[in-house]
Amino acid sequence: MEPTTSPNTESETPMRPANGAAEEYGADAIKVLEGLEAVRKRPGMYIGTTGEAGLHHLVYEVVDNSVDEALAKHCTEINVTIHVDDSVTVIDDGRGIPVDMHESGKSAAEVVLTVLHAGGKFNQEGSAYKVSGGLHGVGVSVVNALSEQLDLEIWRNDKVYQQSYARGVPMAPLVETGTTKKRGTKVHFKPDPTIFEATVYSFDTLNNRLRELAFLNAGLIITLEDERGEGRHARYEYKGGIVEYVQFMNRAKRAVHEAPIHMRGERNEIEVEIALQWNDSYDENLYTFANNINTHEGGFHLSGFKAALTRTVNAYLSSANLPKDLKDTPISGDDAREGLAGVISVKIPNPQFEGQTKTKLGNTEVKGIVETIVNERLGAFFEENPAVARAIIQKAADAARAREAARKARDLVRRKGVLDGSSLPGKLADCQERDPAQSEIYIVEGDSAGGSAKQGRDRRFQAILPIKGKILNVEKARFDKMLSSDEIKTMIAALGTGIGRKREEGDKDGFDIAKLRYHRVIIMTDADVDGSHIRTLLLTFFYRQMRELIDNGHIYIAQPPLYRAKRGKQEVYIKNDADLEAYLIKRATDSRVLRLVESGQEYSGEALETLLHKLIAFDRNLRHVERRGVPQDVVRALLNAGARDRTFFSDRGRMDALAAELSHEQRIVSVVVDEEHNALLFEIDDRSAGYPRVSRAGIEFAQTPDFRALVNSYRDVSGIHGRMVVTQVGAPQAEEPEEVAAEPGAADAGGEAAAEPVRRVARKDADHEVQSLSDLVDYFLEVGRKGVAINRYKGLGEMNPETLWETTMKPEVRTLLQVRAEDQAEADLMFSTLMGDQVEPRRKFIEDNALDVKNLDV
Ligand code: 0RA
Repeated sequence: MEPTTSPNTESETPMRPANGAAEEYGADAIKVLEGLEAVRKRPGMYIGTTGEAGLHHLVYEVVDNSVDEALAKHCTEINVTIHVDDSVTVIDDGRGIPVDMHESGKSAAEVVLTVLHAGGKFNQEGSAYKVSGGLHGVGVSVVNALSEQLDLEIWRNDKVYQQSYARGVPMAPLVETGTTKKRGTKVHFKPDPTIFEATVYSFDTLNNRLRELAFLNAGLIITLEDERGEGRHARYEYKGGIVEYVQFMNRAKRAVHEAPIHMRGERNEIEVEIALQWNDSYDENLYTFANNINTHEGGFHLSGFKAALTRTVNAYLSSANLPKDLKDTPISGDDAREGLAGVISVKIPNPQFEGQTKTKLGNTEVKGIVETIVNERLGAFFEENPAVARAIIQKAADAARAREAARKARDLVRRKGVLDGSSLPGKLADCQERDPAQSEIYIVEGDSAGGSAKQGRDRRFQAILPIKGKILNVEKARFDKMLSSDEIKTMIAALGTGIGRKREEGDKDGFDIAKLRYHRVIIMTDADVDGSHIRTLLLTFFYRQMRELIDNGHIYIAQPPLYRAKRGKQEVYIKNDADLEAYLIKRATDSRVLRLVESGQEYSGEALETLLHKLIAFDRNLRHVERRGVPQDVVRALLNAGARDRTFFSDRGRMDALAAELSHEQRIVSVVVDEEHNALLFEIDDRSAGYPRVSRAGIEFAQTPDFRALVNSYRDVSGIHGRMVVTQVGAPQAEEPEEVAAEPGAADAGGEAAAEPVRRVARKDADHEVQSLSDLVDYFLEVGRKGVAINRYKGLGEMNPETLWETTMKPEVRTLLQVRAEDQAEADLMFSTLMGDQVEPRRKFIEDNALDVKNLDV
């Protein structure tokens, strides 16, 4: 942990409240404030970094306190919400932070929020109350000190208590504000932007950690709600705890035995819980935890487990009645763990966290304890379940034989110099640069694209490696088979790193990232199904065999343009659909003015462009809302009637008025105000296919993120209504009349125009009246296409070398996607699903992600 230095080292006191309020606090209060001031001066000492990790750490800190309540069996549910301003609320139904008064005149809650390390250990001497440790467990007071604002609400003793803080300083004492039947704590905080470099929360990062916590604490309900953007939501409840965790890890794999093996034990106040399930893949996937903290770097719980597993498997092998060929195979620890998915979770009173990222469990006493428990329980399990034991031993023996074959294969290949980078493949067009940090390699699919890339590149620092078609799917092949594939050998040789287990001091082979010849490895494939398949195969290879390249950010994906717009001799390359839309709108708005007939207001140029983009956003939000089962007509009526938030739905007068108005709508059969639930119920004509026959919109609906987003974008466009006319101005673009005539009624300005397309053509500069907001957008998208030929690129091969350089390879203009695998579980799942041999999960994955192509593209 690097302490971050702050310029503010002398006793200037930003922690002290302004206008002399500090005087009200006694001498110990000053000490308290100085404590929190220390946190603000050296946040790194308390939360590691002030970057993204530290920002997210604040949430974990609060949640850990709630989880501690759950461990003490007082809390069943934790709700986390990310708000639009990137502040966060954590609510739990625990005991509530104690509120009793101290001699100092302060409430216990204030002490918890302002005294370092007061947290859960407060008044808990020797009780069963669990203690978080390591990076976590610095206390909510640290979150308070590092928050611009923190609002606390406690439900305890049938009363509501509240208090707010600014940068750790209480704005007023804790006060009782009402009565309640609830119990628990609500903490809302906004991280201080003057402390944190990163201020935007990542849904995925929080989601992964909260899911992990839900697995580790069986039965605990955890929800996460994102009120920003698309409004994502997640809810976790795993009654089976870590048993469900390994099933989750294996959900796209074929398990070797039906139910996970579950072990539990306790010794010297150290609790051990382990779940194991082997699958038929070749990967070892062990997650280890100490006090709910992911020990990425392992430690003594892991080494104890490994020792016991190897021992138990070999003991069973020699004692049980097994075929001779099995008995004769020596089984190593690696063999025994091939295809093993497992979770090892220990709870320990004084955890010591070591290692580079402080995620290695350093308590030596844990090794023996885990070892004993596994020896005992797993040994007994094998005795009681001989069929399962047999399947696992068989799998390990297969692994042992394959490992031997792989060693031979590697010896063979090594003699040819492929794996140590001493000979470069003939297909590689290398660059002149010798410094890997300055060099990049494009792995290009197909010879013709490879040819274009070779001609188009800057040979000073760009190397090209063409590969042929579908490379071997390494998800389904063992190591020896992989090393017999030419394309794979070529890649290994070109990259220079070698392959296999990480190379250590004195090793002749294995993977060594220090030998990497190019710091940017760029995958460039066609933008079609085959291209995407090949990209996935390459990513599978890198993820399974050269994971460090991904973890260190060396793998990139090139982004060739999807479209070309051609007008005369002018060509423009367009990256994706969103850019195409923007391009069309830009063209169309260049020479047009929109006039709102009633108000006389006019929009042109950039203002018109912005307006159209806002309309598109509104339209998208409208469709999102519609997916919740409330039809467009109703949503529009709600917006027109002024519904902006939940208050509308408890206003009987406005609801009745709206109901009356809606009942005149064509497709609405009946509308009822459900007063008890503050909602509108409406019955819709069935012909409006896709909607449920009876639908409702009420307070819950108003609180959905979709509706909130819609309300926000509605503010941008609500002034645009009534009659609208578009006029063409200035030098009109070349809009060939035939093209207009070819699409009669496309803008559909009523039957007349559609019936007489030829007359419309003649009046080429005439005003065009649009009928609705979506009509307006469609019209601009359509006229933006006039006079340009837009082609979709199919393959890289269609592009000549100059174009490929200009659009995709030239560093100043290209966009590269950097491949990251932040969530190990998620990435593992994706590769097993996409590349494994289980058909059903793959079908489902592709179906589930059909709307969300970015997952497929990593
Ligand atoms: C101090 C003592 C007790 C609970 C807590 C703090 C507590 C802190 C947080 C933070 C978020 N949620 C929380 N819930 C509880 C023990 C309470 C008792 O003994 O009644």
